Amino acid sequence: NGKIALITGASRGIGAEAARAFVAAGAKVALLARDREAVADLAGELGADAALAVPCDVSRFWEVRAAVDACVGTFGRLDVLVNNAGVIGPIARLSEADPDEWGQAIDVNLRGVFHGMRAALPVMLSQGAGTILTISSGAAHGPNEGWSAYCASKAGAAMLTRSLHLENGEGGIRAMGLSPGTVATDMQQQIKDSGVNRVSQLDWSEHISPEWVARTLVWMAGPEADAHVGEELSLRDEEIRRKV
Ligand code: NJP
Repeated sequence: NGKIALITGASRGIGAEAARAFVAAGAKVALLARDREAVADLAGELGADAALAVPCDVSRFWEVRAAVDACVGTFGRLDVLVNNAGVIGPIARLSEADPDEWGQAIDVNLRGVFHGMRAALPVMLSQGAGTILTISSGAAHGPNEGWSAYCASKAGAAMLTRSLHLENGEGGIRAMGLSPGTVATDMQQQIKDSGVNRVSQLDWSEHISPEWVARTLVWMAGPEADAHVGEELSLRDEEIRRKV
């Protein structure tokens, strides 16, 4: 499709699959994550013409801005930002959560999303077009016991999508959120290992595959999803699953 996409959290899980899916659809991708070896390996797999690895911690604005500059410097433009990087944060009740760990989750899941938007928007506005997709969560819409940092940060990120749509919807910027459901990635393994929800066995067959989430993101970046601009889509929604 000739698009240039920048994907945060592209070292594994949903972000890595999204990179593969965008390239399979004909896009070129900038791959951001802290694990420089993992993004370099993935860029090698996807080919130097199609992928650029950019080590980046999304909680630091100047690193995100440098990554956007590297993407535009290499590929000439930026059409799609996928705000995917995320951490589960401390799994502990409010009375016991470590304040530093709590803040770090906000720094990645909420400030990181703002950093992506803030760095990409000037480029997209000057192009007169761009799509910003932000991974949200069911946790954005209702509290889970012991997950306050994750829920609060995802609720904030969902509000950023709405703010972006309100401010820039008429400037050619397509803002959308995606709540992917329960996806078979390291993050779910981490949740299981923490013992929260009393889950002792992870049955991956009951999880949505990261490939499916990736396919949905590619679909959202294209014109078929125009009717949903400004919305947060859920892969638990049968209608959306049928369309993708
Ligand atoms: O998680 P995981 P998923 N700067 O742990 C990166 C949401 N979600 O793929 O930096 C830059 O396999 C990290 O890279 P690295 C979830 O909240 C999931 O499941 O090298 N990148 C890695 O590539 C998240 O927003 C489920 O460690 C940073 C990636 O983030 C998104 O989906 C359900 C970073 C995490 O990979 C992807 O999660 C749901 C930083 N500071 C929403 N910190 C689910 N899995 O069930 C982390 O509703 N990363």
